[in-house]
Amino acid sequence: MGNIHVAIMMGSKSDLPTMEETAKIFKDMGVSYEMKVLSAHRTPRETAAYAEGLKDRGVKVVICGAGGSAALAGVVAAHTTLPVIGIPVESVLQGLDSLLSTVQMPPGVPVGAVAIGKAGAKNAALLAVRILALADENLNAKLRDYSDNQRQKILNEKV
Ligand code: RP5
Repeated sequence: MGNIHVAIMMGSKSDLPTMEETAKIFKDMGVSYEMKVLSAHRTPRETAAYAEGLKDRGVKVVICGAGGSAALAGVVAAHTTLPVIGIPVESVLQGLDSLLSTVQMPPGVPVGAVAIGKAGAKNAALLAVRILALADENLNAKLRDYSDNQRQKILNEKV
């Protein structure tokens, strides 16, 4: 894969432990990505410029994690037509603040919000892979393997 297929953005380096869960899945599935720290409130111009340039660079999906007053996913969605997935990062209010900030977008500026924290970070990656797999049968096979492994793990559970 020459191009970067997914851009993973986060509002602060402190979000990295959550966002690494996203990256881990892309590494396992061989999806190319880049990670970028940009803040919706503290680097607004740079955030807009980065988001505006993604489509021309061949990026297909953007994943944004932010905590607190989490504007990043919404601001990025306002500056691109690419699908944007928002991860509410845990924060002082256990991520409820981040969740509401990420999910309550005005109609017309869509953000696909996932669960708070690491569970959301994993699902954001899997959702992005599902989007990419629409045009990539090899990736689709990896998703089927992932589901099969998950299924086997449950079936092998002894209580
Ligand atoms: C950090 O502030 C958070 O975890 C989050 O990503 C970030 C939000 O940044 P702003 O866009 O509000 O500057 O503490």
